[in-house]
Amino acid sequence: MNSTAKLAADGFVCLPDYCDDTFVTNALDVSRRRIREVMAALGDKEIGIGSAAGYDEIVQRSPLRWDLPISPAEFGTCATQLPWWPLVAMVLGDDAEHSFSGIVFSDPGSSAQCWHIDSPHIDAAHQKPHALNVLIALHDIPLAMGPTEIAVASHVLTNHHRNRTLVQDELVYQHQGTSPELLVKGTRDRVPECWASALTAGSCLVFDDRILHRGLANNSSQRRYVAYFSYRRKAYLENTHFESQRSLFDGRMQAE
Ligand SMILES: O=C(O)CCC(=O)C(=O)O
Repeated sequence: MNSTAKLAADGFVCLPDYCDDTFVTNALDVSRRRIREVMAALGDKEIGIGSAAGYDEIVQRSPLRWDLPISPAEFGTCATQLPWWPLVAMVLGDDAEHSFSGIVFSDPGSSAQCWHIDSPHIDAAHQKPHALNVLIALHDIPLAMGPTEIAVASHVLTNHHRNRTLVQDELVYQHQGTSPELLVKGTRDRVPECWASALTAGSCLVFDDRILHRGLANNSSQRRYVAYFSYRRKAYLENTHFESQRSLFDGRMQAE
């Protein structure tokens, strides 16, 4: 099965060793520099869990799992000239747009996230993806370091318009009760299998925004760094990723 067919069937595709060393080394350097700058500005300011409780520059996705936006230009690249672009263009159209990019890192001791999707279905009838995420391992990630786990083919089952027992906000915003089992409760569908794999540096995980997934626990003694580039169909403008209304570098907001 080719990558496009696998993405349609399983909702994700893993592309081992897909980025070259130069890209990976540079992305890790840029990310570490940005993390130092933003963490210094954050200091001991309060920050909650989720994008609405974060800042423009940093979101705590779950305890000790951080997300810092970094633009393609800051990464020294162009979102449509990266190795996965032909796949993204094939699925979302040649006029697909870059929506977000940055670094997600999990500190040692961070636990597994709650299962979630990144954006909800639009319609009861199954539609082609409206957005794709590409996660890039910036170093070797053994299972103990907590790579991303995916509920295989769950991009079809997370449709809350079709399955009225599902609650949109409990799918999108991390909620304890959300699980692969919940997606098929009371239906004749099988519980989706879970997939997670150790990744080598430069490997990419491309997934449909609607798939159930989570970052696993980091039981190692080192930070786990994953860069991401997200794309959307031209007309799709919803944003559940970054909902913060404040900046760490805006004096007025800080004084409030
Ligand atoms: O850390 C990961 O592997 C995935 C992170 C994620 O899915 C999220 O924070 O929304």
